[in-house]
Amino acid sequence: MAVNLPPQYHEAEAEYKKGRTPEEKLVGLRKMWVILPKHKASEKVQVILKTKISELSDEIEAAKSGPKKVAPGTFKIPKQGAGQIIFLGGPNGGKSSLLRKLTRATPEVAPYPFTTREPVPGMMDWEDVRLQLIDLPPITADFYETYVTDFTRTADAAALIVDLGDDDGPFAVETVLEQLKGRKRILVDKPPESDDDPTVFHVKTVVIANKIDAEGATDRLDILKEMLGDRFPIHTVSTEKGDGVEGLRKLFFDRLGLIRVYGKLPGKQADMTSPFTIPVGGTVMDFAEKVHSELAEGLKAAKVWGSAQFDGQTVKRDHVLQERDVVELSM
Ligand SMILES: Nc1nc2c(ncn2[C@@H]2O[C@H](COP(=O)(O)OP(=O)(O)OP(=O)(O)O)[C@@H](O)[C@H]2O)c(=O)[nH]1
Ligand SMILES: [Mg+2]
Repeated sequence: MAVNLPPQYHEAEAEYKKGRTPEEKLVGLRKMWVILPKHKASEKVQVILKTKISELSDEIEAAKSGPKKVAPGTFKIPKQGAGQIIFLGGPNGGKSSLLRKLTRATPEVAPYPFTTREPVPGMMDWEDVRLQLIDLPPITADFYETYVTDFTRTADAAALIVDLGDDDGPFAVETVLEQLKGRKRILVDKPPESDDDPTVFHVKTVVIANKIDAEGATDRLDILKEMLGDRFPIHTVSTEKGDGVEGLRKLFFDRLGLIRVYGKLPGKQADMTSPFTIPVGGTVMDFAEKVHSELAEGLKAAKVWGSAQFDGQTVKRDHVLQERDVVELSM
């Protein structure tokens, strides 16, 4: 979709391009953000602009706090699968144990805090889709790996893991939320439609209260519910005993806000083994873009099995697809 940009936008863009320092560039970008019309057609431009603004303001902040311990990009993990979910939490809550349960990854697990020192990715299967889960080092009042902020920008959602085996567990999580908030990362159940401040990122989050098998865990769960219950639904599990763990697979997929759509070639059976995933509310056009961007450009119509009135009905490019629809694109 074309975006009509007012002339002031291009003036601000010129200012951004001429900027010699990150600060000067940020001034231009912020002006572009204010002028940019915020509607569906400009969604992609909004995302690009927001990411640039956030990266630049993080860079300016980081420069203020002295040389980096870890070079930028050292721990970058390429996205794989239908979506990426990062594990956040205080120390010793069971993040690495959970990654071991849900994927084939084998991060170190130990009965003492600060075991995980680096991000560890793993692929989780749910039915016919795969999601990427990333275990991260813990966050405390005194310990914060700066690259965690980068992961919160790029991830599609977060899992916040609470230690119900320790009296400090619920409070440790409050500290995690504060540490992230200090870096303009707000963990939420449902993100707002749009952000006024482009440097603030809302991260869709699932709260997982782990170690429900531990002695005293139910009392700590009550405390946790009092602290966070009105902000997040809380999912209780025991990674060690397995209680509630398998249910997390669907929960994680649902949190990504995606639907599965299957492709079909003319005259052939649909390929029901490997779906494409598009956002809830996505159209035939969004599907075509996932299959191949060139396909989307030349797309005339499509046939849909599932959400159409009858099987194989011809629909327009803007037809909204539903979970498990089958689509045949016609050029
Ligand atoms: N009782 C009980 N213990 C658990 C459970 N899940 C994990 N643990 C134990 O909790 C300890 C910490 O587990 P980890 O998976 O290393 O925790 P972590 O959150 O990755 O810890 P850091 O890397 O230090 O942040 C280990 O001794 C685990 O065996 C559980 O459901 N119940
Ligand atoms: Mg760990």
